[in-house]
Amino acid sequence: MLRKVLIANRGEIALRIARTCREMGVRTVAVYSTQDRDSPVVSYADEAVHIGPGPAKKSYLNIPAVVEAALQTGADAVHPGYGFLSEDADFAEVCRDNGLVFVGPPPEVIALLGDKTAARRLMTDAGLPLLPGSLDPVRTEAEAQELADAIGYPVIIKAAAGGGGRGMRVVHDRAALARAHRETVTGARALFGDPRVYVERYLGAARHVEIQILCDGHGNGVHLGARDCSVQRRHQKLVEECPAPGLPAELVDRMSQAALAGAKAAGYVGAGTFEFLVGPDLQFHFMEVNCRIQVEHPVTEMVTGIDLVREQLRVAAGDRLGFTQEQVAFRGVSVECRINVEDPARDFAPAPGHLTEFTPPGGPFVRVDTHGRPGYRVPPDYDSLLAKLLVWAPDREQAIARMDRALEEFRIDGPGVHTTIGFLRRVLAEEDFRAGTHSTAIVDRLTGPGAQAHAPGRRLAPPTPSPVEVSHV
Ligand code: MV4
Repeated sequence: MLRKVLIANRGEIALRIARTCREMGVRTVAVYSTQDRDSPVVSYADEAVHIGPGPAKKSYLNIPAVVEAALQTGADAVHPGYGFLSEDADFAEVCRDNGLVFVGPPPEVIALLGDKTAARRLMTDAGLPLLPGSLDPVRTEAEAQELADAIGYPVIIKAAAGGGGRGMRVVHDRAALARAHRETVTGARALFGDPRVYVERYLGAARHVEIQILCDGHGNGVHLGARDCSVQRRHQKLVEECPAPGLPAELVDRMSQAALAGAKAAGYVGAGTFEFLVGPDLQFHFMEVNCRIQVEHPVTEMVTGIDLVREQLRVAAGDRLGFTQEQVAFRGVSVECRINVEDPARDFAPAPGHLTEFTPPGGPFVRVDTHGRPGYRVPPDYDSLLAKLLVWAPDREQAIARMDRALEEFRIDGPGVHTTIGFLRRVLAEEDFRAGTHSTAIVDRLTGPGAQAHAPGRRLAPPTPSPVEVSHV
């Protein structure tokens, strides 16, 4: 068993990891930047090490500083959380080279799956269904043109080193392709230091469905069902749920088996997520693998009763999975809402500040994962996630009603502070969300031109695609 874990992250996930460690009798080391010195995890953890100034590059992304903190405190493992260094193969390797257990897949697996074209080739060889597209990077405009003509429009150009929707461009016709290719290459070089891109058939109005898997280092793997994450704005998820609503059980089963086959082909160890797009025809298509614990992992925990961080730590320590697929039971429905300090009225601009009021909801089957508390000053330096509000209920209708009730109870205030709470309640009120028939187009409909003037549920013309912003999750 692990004795002491350094948590290489901040905010709600750092606290969430520390809590499971405490339950397991594992000692914890928090690391923090100057801006985060008053963050709750700093006092919650057994030890805390200052690793640098506010900018993440100088602290949470600073590999030597993090590794040094782990060695100095005698930690035997490092949990990277999500974002930051969680999918950095170099970091995982440096941990290993210094005798530290990295809580995540081996560096070789992170590197393989981090190259989205390599992942596409591996997964198609493992029998997973892919959208038509390239299995190798597309180097020239002429090559991209030829490929797109063969695939048929619309197509999407993605960075090989990307993921999570960063640096992608949708192309609707031949005339727009060469320029989009050029721009995506330039963007990929700037964002990832890797200009390689690939082309795929673009599937509009699809659903984003992902399968949680868990593998040990002894060849055992289980799936923990599907999450729907179709409610997104600029690739930041706002609402997630487990199970994915309205999908036939046999479809989810085939997706789960596909994910396990893919995990086996990759030599996966740890907790991971296989992302799929599901079209209106209920065909599913492999998108990418996320080699980390995800923000939305608690909806899976609520429905399965399995603490995913606990299982991550056990597997990282070399233990076998403590249960078989047959022992995994799925019960009821869980929904998560991400409460960000952002102002929906100002295009979701960050709106952090001093929390003069912070009163989370309570009551039956409500979970709040947050680093917020009254008096906390939310630093402006990092992503705007302040709290994850989760509910469980026996069915989806009750879960949505419970979530709306809990959102109504949640009180967050302070000078200049705004949150997404009101917007989330509008999403929950949408007719197609309630029916579970919504797609990734839902938020554009609520925020697009004239959105306020139209009745909920009315479908507007899709907005023109725009380059996508950087996100850390
Ligand atoms: C796509 C797609 C449609 N067609 N690829 C976004 C996250 C990344 N993992 C993959 N993503 C997508 N890839 C093809 N070929 C749609 C998405 C997508 C999306 C696109 C625009 C607006 C919101 C979206 C939400 C989820 C997925």
